[in-house]
Amino acid sequence: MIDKTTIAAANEADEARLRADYDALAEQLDRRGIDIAAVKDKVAGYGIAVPSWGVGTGGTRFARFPGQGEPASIFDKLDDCGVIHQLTGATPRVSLHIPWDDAAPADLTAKAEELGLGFDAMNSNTFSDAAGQAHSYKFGSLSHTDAATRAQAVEHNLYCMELGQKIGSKALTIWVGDGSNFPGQVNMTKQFERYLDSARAIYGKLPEDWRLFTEHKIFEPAFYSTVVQDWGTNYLIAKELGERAFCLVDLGHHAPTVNIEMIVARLIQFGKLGGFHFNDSKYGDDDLDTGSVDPYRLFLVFNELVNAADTPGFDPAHMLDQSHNVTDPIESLMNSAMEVQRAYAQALIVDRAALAGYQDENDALMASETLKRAFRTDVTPILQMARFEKGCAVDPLVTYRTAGYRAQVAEARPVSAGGGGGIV
Ligand code: LRH
Ligand code: MN
Ligand code: MN
Repeated sequence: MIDKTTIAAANEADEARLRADYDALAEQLDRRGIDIAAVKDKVAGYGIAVPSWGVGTGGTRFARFPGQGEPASIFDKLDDCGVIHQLTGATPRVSLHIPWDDAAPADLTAKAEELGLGFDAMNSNTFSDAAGQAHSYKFGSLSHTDAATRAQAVEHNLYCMELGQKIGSKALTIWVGDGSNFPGQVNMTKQFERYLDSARAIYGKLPEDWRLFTEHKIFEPAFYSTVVQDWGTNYLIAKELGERAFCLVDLGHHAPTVNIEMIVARLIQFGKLGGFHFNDSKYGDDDLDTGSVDPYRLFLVFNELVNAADTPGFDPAHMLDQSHNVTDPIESLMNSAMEVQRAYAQALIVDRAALAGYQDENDALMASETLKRAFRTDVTPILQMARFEKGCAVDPLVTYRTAGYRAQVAEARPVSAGGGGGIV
């Protein structure tokens, strides 16, 4: 963790500037009938999970260029996640991927407790083969033509739930790479039926207080067809399985022109939005930093979430899922968590009564301007004040660099191998 005095010293140097900026924004928002303290409290109470796999440097199938002091185990990864939460106060939980993060539950909970972290959804991996497993997932997992391979994939998901129960997780996220690479390679109907059978077997063992999230993705690793390719198929799965099955929307898993905020609205309307994997993209599942390419789209997603906030039982899971190939993953994850908070704050200050009026009058331009007005407002002082009051860093990036955490861990951690392709 980072020395508390480093955080306090950086905050103190910035306090007068922060108070002046916050007061100026408070005055501006007050004129718009918005109470800044109420927005700040909501932002302060907001949390997003970080993916354990995000703190290691990612790569492409062409190459991976490791950074310094990369985490060598799940416990190193948790240390890095602890720093992210210590500085931002926005990432109280970690989402684990099994078998990548498999470890003794007591050790996981002890480490998490030491760092003030909890565990979010468990993620099962049946898209690659683990050492020594009996049946290969080369031609699929939950939808494989071979019953023994499907049974092995189901069993792995049950194991993820067992482990998750011991560490306080309350959800399982399933994403499979199953699909095909050639027209004619699979019978699409039979393949989906096999997927559904396997998913039913997993859902049947879902603990009472758990939710099951299924995640769709348009393509990759299968390049001709994918069994859970879009939100329509995902909705069918959630509907078939039952009331504790929901759809997970990973922002990067859609074709570039798809209207994701509208998918979000539809899933909310029919009670099947389970949660998010936030990231950004330009071409496909690029796993770029959240808000780095299209912050307006992120805001539009949050606009739908805030709009639905009063829906009974509405509680989607929020997680980041991105890959950091050229940056320090801790910096990227801190920045992304803050970008999500920013989108949330901007959505909170939308004048919803005015928007509804313009919608009723079919005043397209003023409706759009109402959203833009909120989006254009620089809510940074709200985010900073929320962190300041929690004893987190007003400026996490600057404080992180000043603290020299990466150089310190580089001394203790082994040098990580680069070279060939990485998967995330
Ligand atoms: C697939 C995905 C899914 C996996 C993660 C590693 O592209 O988004 O969520 O679990 O990446
Ligand atoms: Mn994902
Ligand atoms: Mn993805």
